[in-house]
Amino acid sequence: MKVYINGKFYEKKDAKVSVFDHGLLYGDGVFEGIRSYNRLVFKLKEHIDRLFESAHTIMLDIPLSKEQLIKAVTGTLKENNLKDAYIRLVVTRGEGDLGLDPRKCNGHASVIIITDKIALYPEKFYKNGLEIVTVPTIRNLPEALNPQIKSLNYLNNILAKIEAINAGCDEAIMLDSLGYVAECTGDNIFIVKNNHLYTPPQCMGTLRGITRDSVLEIARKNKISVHEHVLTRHELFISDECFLTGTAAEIVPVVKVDGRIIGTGKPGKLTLKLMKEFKELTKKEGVKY
Ligand code: PXG
Repeated sequence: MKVYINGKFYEKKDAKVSVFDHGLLYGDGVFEGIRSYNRLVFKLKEHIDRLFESAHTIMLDIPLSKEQLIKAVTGTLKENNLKDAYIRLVVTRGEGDLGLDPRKCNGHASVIIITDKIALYPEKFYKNGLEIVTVPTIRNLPEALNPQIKSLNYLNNILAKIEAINAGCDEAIMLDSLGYVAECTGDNIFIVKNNHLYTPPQCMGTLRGITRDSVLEIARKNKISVHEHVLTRHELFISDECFLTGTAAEIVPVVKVDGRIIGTGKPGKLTLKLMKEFKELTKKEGVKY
């Protein structure tokens, strides 16, 4: 496996950054998780745009243009001869000293591109559905570390993940500071009620996921009425169907929430349709390499 670091390729064992990199010392940096299907990088432009938006807000200058970064991603995939891949794009503040001050990094941000075979969730999650649980750790407040920033500081979500695992579940529902459903630790959440599709709006604690946007787009095309609307846990409990969306997970059905069975206790009809349509979309859309 070859890893891209600042314009050069390194073998996995040699792909290293300094212990003085502020990405390691402070989580000072941004990232994206992207996928390619059959040599097409799905929604690459959207991921690159979001990476630049995250970087803009934390005042991190990415030393490549968007076009150069797109070329670096497709070049890394070609170098590794990967047909289907999971791509991790990381930009750190770079090497500084032991203080917080980002000026000590002299504007030398590090760009890292790791491409690997896809780590899919076990097949049983897609077939039988997932059980999820609400955890005490809430999503970051937008006034503190805005959840729209995909920063290298994911401790908030990691704490939630630990709480879910401790409760015997694989994924956590995180609420926002008002107690509304925000999202899961690395996925957005949807419900279906009376053939209407609902997902929390991007304000407060919810990341505007790229898979979330794709599902909304597919649903609108299929004349399914969609609502970006605040949701309480009660709405999840009484929903007909529930599912999660994310680049890594794609679309995963949820069949149990906080011990309550959702719908029939099996992946719902609309969920299965959206999973199928999403798969079709990934086959035909994307940046070719
Ligand atoms: N919410 C959060 C908090 C996320 O981090 C999503 C939703 C889904 O967004 P996309 O754009 O991927 O549809 C994410 C996704 C991973 C992984 O490798 C993925 C994410 C973060 C950390 C790990 O599974 N981001």
